[in-house]
Amino acid sequence: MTVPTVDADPGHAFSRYLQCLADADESAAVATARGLLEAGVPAERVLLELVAPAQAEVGERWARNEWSVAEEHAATHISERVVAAVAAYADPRPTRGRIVLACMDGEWHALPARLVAEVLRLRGWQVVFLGASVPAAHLVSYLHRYDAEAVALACALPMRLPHAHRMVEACRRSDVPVLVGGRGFGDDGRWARVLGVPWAPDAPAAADLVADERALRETPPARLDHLADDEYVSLVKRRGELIDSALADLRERVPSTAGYTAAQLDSTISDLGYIVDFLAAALYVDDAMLFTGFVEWLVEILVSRGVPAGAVGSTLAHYGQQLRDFPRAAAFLDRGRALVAGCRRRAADGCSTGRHIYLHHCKDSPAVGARGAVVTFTVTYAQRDGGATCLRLAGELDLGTAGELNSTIDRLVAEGRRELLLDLTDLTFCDSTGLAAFVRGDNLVAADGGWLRLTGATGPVARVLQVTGLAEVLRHGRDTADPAAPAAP
Ligand code: B12
Repeated sequence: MTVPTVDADPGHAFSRYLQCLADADESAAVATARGLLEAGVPAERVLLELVAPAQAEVGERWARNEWSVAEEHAATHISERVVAAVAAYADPRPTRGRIVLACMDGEWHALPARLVAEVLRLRGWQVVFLGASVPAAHLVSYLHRYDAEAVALACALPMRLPHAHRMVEACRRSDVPVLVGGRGFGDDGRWARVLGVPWAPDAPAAADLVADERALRETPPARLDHLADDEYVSLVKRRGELIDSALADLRERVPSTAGYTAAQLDSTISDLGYIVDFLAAALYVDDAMLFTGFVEWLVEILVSRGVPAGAVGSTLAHYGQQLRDFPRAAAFLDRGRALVAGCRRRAADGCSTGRHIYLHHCKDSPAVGARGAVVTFTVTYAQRDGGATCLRLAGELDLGTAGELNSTIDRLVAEGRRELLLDLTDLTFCDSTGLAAFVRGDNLVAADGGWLRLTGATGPVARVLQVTGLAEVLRHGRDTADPAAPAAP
């Protein structure tokens, strides 16, 4: 008798499962998941270690333009069927109270929330899953009719945060504790904290949170004083007018847009709208990083589809011109432009035009830098007497190495260090990912009243800082004096 090989590790089954998604082979995908369950792998692990990472990979392939929207839709549909099959196999019995789980109004990413719903069910909760895009009024009337111990709201896109906040407030009026989750709140939940609402990073943490009534009822105050400047409200009012003027500007600058098909025109208008919506969301939570993160993503998406990064830069410049009386919006747009300029420089240096090409480099060999040569990058740091921390960067800072700088900065911030001076004297190369790491670090420390400054750059690194405007934003000085000395900007 042949004993079939049983896989008891979702990690091992991952590439087979992904292949099923690529082949749109639903029954093989379900069989892969079922095989794991039958081999004794808990249903929760199948959902979180097989289905969830496969969906993230689906997103990456779509972003890199390797998979079409149809392929992504087929894969997601199959994953939905797999989730249902896993849930039916496990068939948990409710032993705890009722949790209502819904996606925010306008939020169509139901699958991540569904995964959370199933994990809560597996842990004994009685879950009512309301699915995608639930209008606030309907959710609230539902909460009035049915007793719920908590309502969990999902948001996958940061641009929906202002809506998320309104929805949270509406739910709270019915006196049901609210928790939120989804990538829309930022990797570390920073925007949930700004909105003053409990957040869970993943399904297991969501299960822990709903079980902790005290933590659930804790509602730290929202930090939204900046909304008093009315920039957010005025920007939202001007949305249509801004998109129209950006389109007119594009037609003037790029005459070939006149020949766009209806579909091309539609997606251009969507992109122009996304820029305004992400800018509005960044103003709402007062975080430039929300906007620069989006710009980086948009450039990646467009470049991988053959649209030059410069097209984004010109539109940001146009919006900047239209919004010159909005200081916060103008500053966020400037930062976005600085990032785009960095991407253009990288392309001009002949590196590549698409970030996915860099990613392949990295996968092949983490020691290979963006320009193909074997590189080293080091970051060392020392605390100065006056309190500032001096980080000394050496070598090449690019997609392959920026993560190291990011994690060093994260570590320092976690240790409570808020004043960072980056000494670039020995840095020989810096691309847009490196620039993004500077901006990210600055945003992180600035959020807590700190600062990040640059010093010592020469040659190409100094030029890229000048060209992108980051030299000014991050107050780069060739010979910034003792880092301990300067007052916070
Ligand atoms: C499938 C998919 C879709 C499907 C969704 C169908 C469905 N039934 O869900 C459709 C086609 C509708 C879609 C549309 C869009 N999508 Co989409 N989508 C995805 C994709 C590929 C997978 C989603 C998924 O299943 N993720 C898997 C789970 C596990 O994700 P997760 O976030 O890690 O979830 C964990 C935690 O976040 C947390 N969690 C999640 N939700 C919740 C909720 C609560 C309450 C709690 C406590 C915790 C929690 O727990 C989870 C498990 O531990 C993602 C890629 C990705 N990385 O997620 C893109 C992605 C989210 N989509 C993206 C985009 C841009 C869009 C569109 C704007 C595209 C477009 N131009 O139209 C639209 C927006 C539609 C809208 N208004 O909502 C981007 C977002 C990028 C950004 N900068 O914000 C992504 C990241 C793709 C990419 N790589 O660029 N999408």
